[in-house]
Amino acid sequence: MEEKKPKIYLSDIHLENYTEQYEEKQATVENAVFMGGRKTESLNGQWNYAVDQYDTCLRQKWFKERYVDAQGFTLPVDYSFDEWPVMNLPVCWNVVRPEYIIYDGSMVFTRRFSFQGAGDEEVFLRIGAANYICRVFLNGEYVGMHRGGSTPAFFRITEYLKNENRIIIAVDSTRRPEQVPTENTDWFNYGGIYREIELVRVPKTHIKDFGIALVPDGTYSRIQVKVRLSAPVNAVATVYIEELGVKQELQVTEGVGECVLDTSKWDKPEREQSVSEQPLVLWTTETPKLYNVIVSCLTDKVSDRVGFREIKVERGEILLNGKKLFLQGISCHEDSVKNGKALTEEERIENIRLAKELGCNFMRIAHYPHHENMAKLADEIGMLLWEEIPVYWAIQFEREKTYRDAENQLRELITRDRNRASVIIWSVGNENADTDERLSFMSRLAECAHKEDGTRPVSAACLVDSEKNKNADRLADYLDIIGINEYCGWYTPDFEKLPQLLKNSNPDKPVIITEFGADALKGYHGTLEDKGTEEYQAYVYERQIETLRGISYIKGMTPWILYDFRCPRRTAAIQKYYNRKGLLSEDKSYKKPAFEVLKKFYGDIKAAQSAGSFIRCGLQKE
Ligand code: GCB
Repeated sequence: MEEKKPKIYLSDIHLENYTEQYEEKQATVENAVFMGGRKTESLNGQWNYAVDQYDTCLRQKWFKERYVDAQGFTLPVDYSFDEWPVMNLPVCWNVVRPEYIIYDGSMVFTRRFSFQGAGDEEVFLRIGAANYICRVFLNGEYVGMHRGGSTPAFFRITEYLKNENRIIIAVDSTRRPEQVPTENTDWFNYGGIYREIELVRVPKTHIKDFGIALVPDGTYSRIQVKVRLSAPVNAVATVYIEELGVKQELQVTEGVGECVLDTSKWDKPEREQSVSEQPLVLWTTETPKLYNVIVSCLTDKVSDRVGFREIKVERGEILLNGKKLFLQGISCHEDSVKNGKALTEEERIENIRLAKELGCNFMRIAHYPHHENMAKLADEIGMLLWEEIPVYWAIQFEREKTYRDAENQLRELITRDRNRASVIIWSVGNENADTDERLSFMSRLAECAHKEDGTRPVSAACLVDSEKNKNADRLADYLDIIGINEYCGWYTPDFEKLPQLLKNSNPDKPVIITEFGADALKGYHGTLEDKGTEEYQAYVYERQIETLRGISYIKGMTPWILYDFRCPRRTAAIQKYYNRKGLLSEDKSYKKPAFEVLKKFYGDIKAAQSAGSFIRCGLQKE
């Protein structure tokens, strides 16, 4: 017989599993709302905050603001929201005060706001990014939680809203082994609500998702449109491409609709006058043409600025609009001395500008989703992007909940950026040891990316098997493009291993050398025996380029990395908590000589391509 335990009173300070009550109501990609063209009400700005090292907000349920207990006694409380200091959000808290620089843990943010409801509408709270868990409370109620530090969180808050509101957001940046990324990374774990916080009003039945892309069938004339509504209703949606004056209706059945616009059939005066074979101006890095696309359905209307281009992998080549492409790339973190991960728009533009100056047509924005404006800017400016989720190093691959977290982050990223012409590759991770559990975890992610988006290749940055000196990663079977990180000349000191590695690998798919590089402190000089010098870094670039340029299956490279970035693991005298593999110093004011080495190589490729003196994609020597 089951022993009856006496019921013992436990107050909140004794509860070990206090977070369990906040596990329900998880905000996932299913909550996402299509944002393009919607008016929002910003909640950015001054929020009161408190550092909450012991999670007292969650344990004591501060959100209830209960001052009177069951017996009617007025209780003392451990917070005074309106008297707390103020932080200007969005921001990474680490850069707000010197004593927060290495704080990993919980902070509670709160503010009041007024809201005028308009009856027949739904209201969502969108948080662009909060690292890593955020829990939202509105007017005394728990609204929900979100996991994942770099993708947007959407909370439906319609029924919690009043005219005068108190919102509380508890953010927890603690690194944990079961998270994605896990505890150990080679970048800084900035905490905070570091991307925009906003309210978005939508009709009860609204457009949740809208995808538009050129069908990758080599005709460059068929545009695929997919619309998903928030309710399983039947309706007619209209797609309108403004500059072309083209309108088409599509039938939505049980909330889902799709159609193909055949632009070759458009009867348009402009087209008749056009000498081009193609009715559309295709998006390229040289001519980043964008069109205004408007979609309406029932009482909802959204829009997006979209470029049309085809990206394809065929017979070992990466093709952009049918042309062989060599990805002249550079890797880049989302990091700034002043602002941490909360880059300003000017800083994002500067990063793309520097990549252009280097001669790049491609950036690997590592190792997690960067701000969505990065891809919007790349669309406008004309830069191709590799986007990645932080399945980085030693994830708990055997844990199903961790997989679901990773998959959700992947789907949130794809849902957010699927209409960006600049984004040509989804990467499902970086440098993970090839175990059975990992193969199953990451092949599922690759499958998921293919299912979510059949128009883009999927890749991952793979580890070299250093014993076999070969890229032997079994994940390669599931990828369209293989990323290889190799550090010959640095972690693998022997340069002679590189030609052998490339010979041993010889895959039947295009390869991007997703990383190589060497640390160099700006202004630190020495001989080639001295690691960490500008000379040695430049030498590594020269040797790498010399070897890689002769390999026909290599279709691109994204050396590590555009500029030095903050990193707690890097404690050597030349590092001072920075990874110094940047081609520029951390404030981007100083170019190391390796910058010029890579710039010259990319310049030579361009010159050779226009002179027609290089075969294939332009890299290989004749
Ligand atoms: C790598 C990682 C990258 C590191 C880099 C390094 O392979 O992918 O995140 O920062 O090496 O500098 O060691």
